[in-house]
Amino acid sequence: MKVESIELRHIKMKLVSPFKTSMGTDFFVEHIIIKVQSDGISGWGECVAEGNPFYSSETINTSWHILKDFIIPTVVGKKISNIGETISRWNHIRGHRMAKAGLEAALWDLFAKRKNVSLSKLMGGIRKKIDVGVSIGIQKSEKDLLKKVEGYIREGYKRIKIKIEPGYDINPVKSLRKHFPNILLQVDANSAYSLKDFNRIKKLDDYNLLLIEQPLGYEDIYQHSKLQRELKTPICLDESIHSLDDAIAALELGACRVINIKPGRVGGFTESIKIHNYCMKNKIPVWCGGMLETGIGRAGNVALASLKNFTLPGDISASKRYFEQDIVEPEFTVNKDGTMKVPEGSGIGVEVNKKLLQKFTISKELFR
Ligand code: OSB
Ligand code: MG
Repeated sequence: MKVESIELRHIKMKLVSPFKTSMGTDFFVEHIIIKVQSDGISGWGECVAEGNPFYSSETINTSWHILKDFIIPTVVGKKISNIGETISRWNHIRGHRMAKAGLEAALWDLFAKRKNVSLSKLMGGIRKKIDVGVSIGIQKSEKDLLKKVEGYIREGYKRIKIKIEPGYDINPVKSLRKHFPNILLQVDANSAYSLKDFNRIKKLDDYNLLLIEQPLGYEDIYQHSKLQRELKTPICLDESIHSLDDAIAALELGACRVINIKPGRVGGFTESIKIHNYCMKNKIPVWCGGMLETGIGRAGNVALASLKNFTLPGDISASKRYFEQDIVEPEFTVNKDGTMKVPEGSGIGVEVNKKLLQKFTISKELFR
């Protein structure tokens, strides 16, 4: 099939409440929505690079540049026959994984729709519904935190993750454990600590946490391996894992016992599935992370999380946890039992609301 056109849209959507982490506070989500057009079918993808280089070195503008000047020219107006061959055209481009993953996601949707199968089916998913969790930003007070957690538990969420940073760590965890002794609870530091903070991190070991996500350097594996040796609680790496090779290094060095897979961070669904398969072979649990995606990116994450070794609840929450109104129909919802249905329709399995998409578009460019 021939790729007729590719459209990029820079979108900006307001979050229902500000999301504070050790990296800063987000009031809005800015991503790139990608549409690939071929033989009357539209394939949709979301590039999760943000407006700033605080989580990842990529930004909306670097992704736009790499997509426009290097990735898109290898496919637009050209024939494509399968995903593996198409993405191999970008092998020589170093880094820029979020840019690559965004276009790869649109191709997965396109190929799935062409075969009239769901994304989950095309990826080899085995679940009709997935267990979901929620990621809660740093709160102003203990009372605010308890109220938020209580609300999400009432909605059904299977596990709670709170963001931490030095000074906002032991106390919130202690208080949550006191009020909710049995919930699945985990923390995410987004690289806010160093080995100098060992004593503080070690205290977190007393609260039966499911895992501690990315406490140390955002590209570090070695220091995490030193830390993991001293902790009962599993370390889960997020930022440090960019590829299957990173995952192998981290696991062989004992730097973590769990891996958070985000398709954007590792360069796409193909690499995500490779990491998933390697972890399954080595009995390492994985879960699907999130980047505050719109329903387009969320659909891909839900499909990915339907694979067998995604045994821990992901950072995949209902549309309404993020936005007043999502850009897909139907929106993603969470069942009372903390599960989310995996769409069964072809491709991403949800419709893009074009009017809303246009409303949230800051700029767009069409390539043909
Ligand atoms: O570290 O997992 C993270 C959001 C943006 C950037 C990094 C992270 C996050 C989240 C939110 O924790 C997960 C979600 O609900 O999408
Ligand atoms: Mg994280």
